[in-house]
Amino acid sequence: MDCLFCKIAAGEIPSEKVYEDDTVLAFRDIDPQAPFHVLIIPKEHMESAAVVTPQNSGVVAHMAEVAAILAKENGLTGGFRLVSNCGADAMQSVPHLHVHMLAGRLLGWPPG
Ligand code: DGP
Repeated sequence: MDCLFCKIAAGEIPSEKVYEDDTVLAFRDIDPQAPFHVLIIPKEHMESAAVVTPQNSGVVAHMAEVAAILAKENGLTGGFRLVSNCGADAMQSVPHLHVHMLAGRLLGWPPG
């Protein structure tokens, strides 16, 4: 499948990994919007949050666990934001489910 994040998950395209296990990978965003900006992805291809079902939601819950692990490991005591752009109106640019984890500065709301 010609999917950028599948290729990153497979190690075919290099990335700066910050966490990896059997089902989930986290790596630094190529265009960071905060001092800490990583993408948390399922290794298995899922297009977006719009295709989460009872059958595949386990890995999505695990992505939240990974965020909590990363917050502890990286001392993100000031907090962090998780956001997953889904579809055209949200300006999703890579059609493989990913959660942005942002921290290290005051994050405005609404995001715009
Ligand atoms: P989104 O717009 O929500 O679909 O976010 C896609 C993010 O992916 C965007 O912040 C930039 C990041 N990105 C795109 N290509 C690459 C890449 O080749 N490597 C890394 N590390 N990040 C990428």
